[in-house]
Parts: sequence; structure tokens; C-alpha cells
Amino acid sequence: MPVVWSPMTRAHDPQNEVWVGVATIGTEVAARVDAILSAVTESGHPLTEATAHPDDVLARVHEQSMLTFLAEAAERWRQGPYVDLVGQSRVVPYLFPTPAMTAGLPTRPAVAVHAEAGTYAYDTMTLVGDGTWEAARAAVDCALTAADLVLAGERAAYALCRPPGHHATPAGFGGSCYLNNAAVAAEALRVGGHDRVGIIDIDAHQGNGTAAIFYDRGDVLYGSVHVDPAAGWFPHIVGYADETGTGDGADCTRNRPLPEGTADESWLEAIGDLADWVVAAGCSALVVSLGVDAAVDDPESPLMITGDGYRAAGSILSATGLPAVVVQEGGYHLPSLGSLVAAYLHGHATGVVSAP
Ligand code: SP5
Ligand code: ZN
Repeated sequence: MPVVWSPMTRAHDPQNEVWVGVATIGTEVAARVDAILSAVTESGHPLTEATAHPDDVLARVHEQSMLTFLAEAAERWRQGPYVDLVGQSRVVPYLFPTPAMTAGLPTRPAVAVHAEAGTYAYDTMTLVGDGTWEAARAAVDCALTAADLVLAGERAAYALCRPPGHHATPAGFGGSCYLNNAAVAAEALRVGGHDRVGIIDIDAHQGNGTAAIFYDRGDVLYGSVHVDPAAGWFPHIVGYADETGTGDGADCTRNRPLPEGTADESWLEAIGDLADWVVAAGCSALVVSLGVDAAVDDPESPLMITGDGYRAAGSILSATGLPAVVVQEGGYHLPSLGSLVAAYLHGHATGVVSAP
């Protein structure tokens, strides 16, 4: 399976994730790119460098105000007092203008970048520094280049996107995500002539950004299997089974939350259900949000999926027979990250269903 990547995706270095007010070492690191690159190269998948694409498809997914903020935030921060004053070199939000604050009053955009950040950043874990915009935009180019390959007749192509994207909403970034690569891939497939596209998200966390982008649309289905937010896991407030879409998108969203500790068998059953669903709905192309953080060793989730499980997931999604853009999402255990991705790609490329 062709692997699309970009050296620019290494440029984002969040350094820290501010979690419960404490700067912890970030897990969404540039070394993820090289861990994946070396494993997929070893497995014999051909590498292709992403080509630069215009902003038109990206602009169908995100509001211009957030794109402008992300493109300019690091420079605005550098020109502010933050490094000298408190030694903070990354953009960290300071307040969040939620309805609890605005409370029906007329409001204006915040002038200070530390205050404006909370208009778009919805958590404190997704910092912006030099290179963040360039890397996130390069990841979008990876997704678009992989979509081009599929539109040109490849059965499947893998986009080594980093930073990941499925938590990025139309006008919000969070969960280590800035630009929604999978949503961009789905839009590219739509523009390229597929009338109905299915997205299946097997990252350990529900992709609230992708869900939000397509919640009221009937032309892109979103299905996700993830650790149950009701057990206290990110994204906490969405991802429940009774969220099924609205308006034209009624019944076009499907969440399959799973309990902590879930192992291969029930996880694969849920993926099989999502696969049957997108096929029955008449989708002609597929986007896979491939997070490998559901793996047993991953520090960010309590699911217990094995490498064989990921291989079987690839086989199940390959058996849909749909042309597929596979987009990298999460996965943070550096020693196993590459082999988990390779296991999925092997299953998807060969289509052999191995017993769970
Ligand atoms: C794309 C993706 O997988 N994003 C992950 C979002 C979940 N992050 C929530 C992190 C919760 C805090 N974890 C402990 C961090 C200590 N450094
Ligand atoms: Zn995740």
C-alpha cells in the first residue's frame, strides 16, 4: 500500500501537554513519524512524498477564522511577553469563552493572543509553537495526496498524518489535533466523484471533530469504535451510542463505545458492524481513521487490542471492497507504534482475515 508522508510533519514539537494545570511531557511527538516510517518501510510499503495542495478542500472543513489563528498564533506569541515573563514558548489558552462566560452578552474577539487562544483551543493539551501550523498543514497534504492516489485507482493508500486530526472541529482544535485530516480526505473523495463516503474511526478515542463536521450531513457517514466516554475518557462529553446524527445526517453517525479493558473480540465485532453499515448505506469509498492507541501497551487508553487485532481490523475493512484512504490518528507507545500500523496495513493490503 502506498505510504504518503512529509518531512515537514516532524516540525511540530508541542513539548508539553498542560494537564490539570501541570506541564507534562507530550506524547504526540515527532519521533512517531520515524517509528511508523521505519516499520512500514521494513514491511515493503512504497513511500511517496506528499505534494502541496491548495486550501480549497481544507476550507470546506474548517472555518477561516481558525485557520488564520493557527497560521499566525506562534508568531503573535513570540512577539508577546510570554517567553520573557514566564518562560512559556508555546501558545497556551488562558480563558475559554464558553457560554458560562459569555452568558448572552454581546462579545468581541479577544485582542491578546493568550486570551484569543481559548476561542479555538478547547483544551490545554494542544499547544501551538513554531512549526505547528506547517506540520499540521503538511499532514493535510498527506491526506490529500493519498486521496489523489485512491481517486486515480489505488485500492488503498495510507497517509502518515502527524499531528493527528480527528478531534479538530470546524472551528476548534484540541486532543493533540489541529486540522482534521480524515475529514479533508473524505471531502476530497466527495469532490472527486464519490457521492457517499464512509469514515470508520478505530482510534481509541471518539473523533468528536469528525463527528461534528458531518453530524448534519447525509453524504458522509461517521462510525467510531472507542473507549466509553461514560467511563471518564476523552472526549468525555460526546461519543455515546445514542448520538446518531441530525437533519440530513439522521442515522449517519454511529458510535460504538466499549468498556475499559475491551480486548480484540468485541472490538473487531464492533468494527465489523461499522463496516457492514457503510456498505449497506451505499458508500462508494472509505476513510479509515487509524489510531493505534487502542493497543494494550498504549499509555492513553485502557483498551487491550493486540497486533493481531489490528491486522484483523485491516482485513475486515478491506473486505468492504471499498477504495480506502487510511489516515493516521493517535498511537503513543513508541516501541510498538510502528509494528501496530504495519499490522493494520498488512491486514488491509492482503485482505486475509485472521482469527481474532
Ligand atoms: C488523537 C488522539 O489520540 N488524541 C488523544 C486525546 C486524548 N488525550 C487526553 C489526555 C488525557 C490526559 N492523559 C494524561 C496525560 C499526562 N501527560
Ligand atoms: Zn486517540
